[in-house]
Amino acid sequence: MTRATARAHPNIALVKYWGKRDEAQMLPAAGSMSMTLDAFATTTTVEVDGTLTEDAFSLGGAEQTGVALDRTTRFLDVVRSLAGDGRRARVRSHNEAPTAAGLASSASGFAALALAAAAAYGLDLDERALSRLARRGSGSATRSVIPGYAVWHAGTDDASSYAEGIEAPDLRLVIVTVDGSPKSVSSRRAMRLTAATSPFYEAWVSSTEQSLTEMVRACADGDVPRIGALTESHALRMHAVIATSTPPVRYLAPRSIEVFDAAVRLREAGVTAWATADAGPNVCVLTTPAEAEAVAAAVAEHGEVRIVGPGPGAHLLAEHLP
Ligand code: 2P0
Repeated sequence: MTRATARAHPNIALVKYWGKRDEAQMLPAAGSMSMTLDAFATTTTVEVDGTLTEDAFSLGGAEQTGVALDRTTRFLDVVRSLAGDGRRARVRSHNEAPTAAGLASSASGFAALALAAAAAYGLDLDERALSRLARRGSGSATRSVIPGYAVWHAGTDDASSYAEGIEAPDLRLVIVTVDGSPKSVSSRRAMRLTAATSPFYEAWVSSTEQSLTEMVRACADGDVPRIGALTESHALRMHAVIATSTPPVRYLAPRSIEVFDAAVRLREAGVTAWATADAGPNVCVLTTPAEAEAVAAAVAEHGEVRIVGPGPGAHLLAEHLP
């Protein structure tokens, strides 16, 4: 096959990834755990074309150059070397995430690209191998290959750093978009800065491994309050270690903190609500399916809300993007 199309969704980490031990192989400093979402998919078509002298990459119909094209080409180079096929490719990609919500993600992007490119270049990869391949594009993409809940094992080399599915209770995330503007510092750059300059980085890495072990146990036990408590505390630890970089980086806005406070008040009222946030100001509130509507109504004053749940892993489609 010389043309293939794949679809993948972003994920929200409950135990966060922040920092690499090896940039070339994209090995994380610690493991992480996430929910792959049922919304905001990326669909990507890869067409291998022996007549091209360079790769081409369009996103939402707009031809990409510079960094975006370079990152795609570097990723396709990994696929080409695995396939032993030097031909160039045309990549067309479409994001369903509203760009203003800051949810368009490198996780769904590289998970979809990994599967579409692997299929287009004739590679037959199992889930683990696909997850390892997606990792080379973006760390968080490692987990978006997997449906539902995924643990990314940090590993010590290319073969041992992959994600796999775990059982966990059915949960919902209420996404609160408090600010739709693009983030000030990219995750990749800020991660490097944290690792190089924060005096608390080593403690962050070792405590993350501990949090992951506890999270996996809480998921197996179906212990929702424990999953929630670990999620919120781990997110706050991540933002704390990021803020102790030099120069400091702060992703949370005053309105983000208001949502964290709203989650505390909801819990005091007996509602399941635990907050988390990635490298930006928007906050996700973890809750149960039965309580999701009530939680969404309670936090709607802080921003636009959207309820999401566990979704599918990366998969091939029969239809291709035009
Ligand atoms: C995560 N984030 O675990 C964490 C939490 C953001 C905050 O993974 O350099 O785009 O491509 O590996 O995956 C965002 O960083 O960075 C991220 P690279 P990535 O979801």
